[in-house]
Amino acid sequence: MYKTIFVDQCGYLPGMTKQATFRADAPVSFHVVTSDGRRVFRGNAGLRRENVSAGETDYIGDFSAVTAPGRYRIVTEDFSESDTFEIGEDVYTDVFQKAFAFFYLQRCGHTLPERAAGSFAHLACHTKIASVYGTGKRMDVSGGWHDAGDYGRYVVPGAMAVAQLLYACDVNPLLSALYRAPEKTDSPLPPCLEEIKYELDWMMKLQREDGQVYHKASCRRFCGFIMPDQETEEIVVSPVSVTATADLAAVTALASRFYREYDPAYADRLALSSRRAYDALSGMELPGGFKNPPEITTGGYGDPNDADERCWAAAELYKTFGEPRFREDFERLASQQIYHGYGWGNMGTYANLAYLTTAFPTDESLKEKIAEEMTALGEEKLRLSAADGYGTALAPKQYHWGSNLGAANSGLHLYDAYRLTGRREFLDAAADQLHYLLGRNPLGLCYLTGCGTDAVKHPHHRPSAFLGKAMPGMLSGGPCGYRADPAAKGVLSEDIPPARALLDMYGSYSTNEVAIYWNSAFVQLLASVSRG
Ligand code: G3I
Ligand code: 9MR
Ligand code: ZN
Repeated sequence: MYKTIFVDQCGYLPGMTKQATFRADAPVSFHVVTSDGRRVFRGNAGLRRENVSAGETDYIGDFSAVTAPGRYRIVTEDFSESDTFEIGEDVYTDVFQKAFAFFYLQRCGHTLPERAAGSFAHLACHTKIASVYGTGKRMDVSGGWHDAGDYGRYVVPGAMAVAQLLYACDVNPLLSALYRAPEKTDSPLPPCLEEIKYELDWMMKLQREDGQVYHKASCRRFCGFIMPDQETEEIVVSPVSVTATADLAAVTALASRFYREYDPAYADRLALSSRRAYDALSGMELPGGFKNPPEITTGGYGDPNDADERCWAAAELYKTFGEPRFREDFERLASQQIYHGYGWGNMGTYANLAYLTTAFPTDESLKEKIAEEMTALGEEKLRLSAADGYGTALAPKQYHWGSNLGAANSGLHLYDAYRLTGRREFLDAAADQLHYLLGRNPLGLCYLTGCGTDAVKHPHHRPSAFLGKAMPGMLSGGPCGYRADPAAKGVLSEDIPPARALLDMYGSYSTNEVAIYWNSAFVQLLASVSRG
């Protein structure tokens, strides 16, 4: 069906601002119609947007006045129809459930029983003792979450995912408390924290005796489209890196605050790991950042600038332990530059949030400067969103590999600005990034598998490709304007507008893969904007 009306296919909370996008050359009159055909609202989409990212003209229509719970669709006078959508207090509960259960389904080294994983069930995978690159050492690195469509496990994106999931639980405890673990256990932890612990436990295995942290564990090369327990090649642990060490220091300090009330002994384990990593960090330099060793061609997650990760580590340890040396380290780095970003290569916002919210003494002028810069970043995202036909806070050139992470993280920056200023337009624009991901986009696709009325169906994800069905709750990486994989090059035209450059085929890893740190950004955004 050729669509011309675009809405959030998963729906809207009653109090949300609700806008639809109409692909049209002139203003559009429309009705909001109930599932039994009653016209409950008449509107006029008169706000025109020349949409460079999508190569089209759009009109925006507001139907925020419709608040009564129910299922609706939008109909125009030429009888074009939108996807149906719900309005209600709980429209995002199932979305959150699916997007969080993805992490369980990505577990490595754990037998996923059919009663919990359905057709994605498999025996424990990648449990063999691994070899440490360049040494004669061998070690157990079982556990953690597969990174994405591949089966590699990487500390840097893992730390980002853990931080964002913890922030999601923090910002919306009511929503996170509704999460039901697919597999029942007798753990005393809340199900969300139990799942996050699975990754934390694995990351701490990657810490060397001297406190430094290995960058990743994977086979030497990407395997074919097989199930995880069918990949039996040797697992190699790649050398240590500054970013992995700093990220582990930071995220275990952050996590220890969350686990303290439920499991003090585990919180102490996290705290010790954090201190050991931080102490190791001062003696580490890795100019140019991590690079794959020869003959290892899996994901790199290289990052030449580790100052933001060092900032994050200092700020989290200061918020956790309150010792002056951590404050001095953070303030020294921040006096040179305040970093921003929700990751994976730019982790500065986590540092800023920790420093802004610590109970220990801080430099008030530095806090003001940080808050000003975060608000200015929100203003920049607000300008992008207001100029776009779909409310998307991305410039045409920002649709690159993982652009949906760009949209989700932009939403988080907007939400930070809302929390700092109380200005509703920041909250609305943050929610617009969620609506974009769930269907209000030029492709009219819900970018979260198994959700909405018309979701991506062929993600670059080995279990999904092997089984020929999309695992539910996975956020597609999203359009990539420079067609960075053979499938995209082979099918998408060279001049395709960037916001339309997504190929819903298993082979397109640059436009349609999935990743734990894309899902975590989505989960944090959903938790944030649905808290209001
Ligand atoms: O930021 C620059 C932008 O300034 C520039 O205009 C644009 C065009 O050159 O490039 C942008 O950087 C891109 C970056 O993603 C943006 O985050 C790089 O070109 C692009 O190569 C990079 O792709 C990364 C990809 O691995 C290839 O290295 C993705 O971020 C990253 O998410 C992805 O991660 C993979 C893992 O390696 C393996 N597991 C799957 C995972 C997801 O695909
Ligand atoms: O599946 C891999 C995906 O996770 C990575 O993001 C991508 C880029 O590194 O590579 C994918 O693996 C492909 C490999 O790079 C080339 N041969 C085909 C592999 C499966 O698409
Ligand atoms: Zn595995």
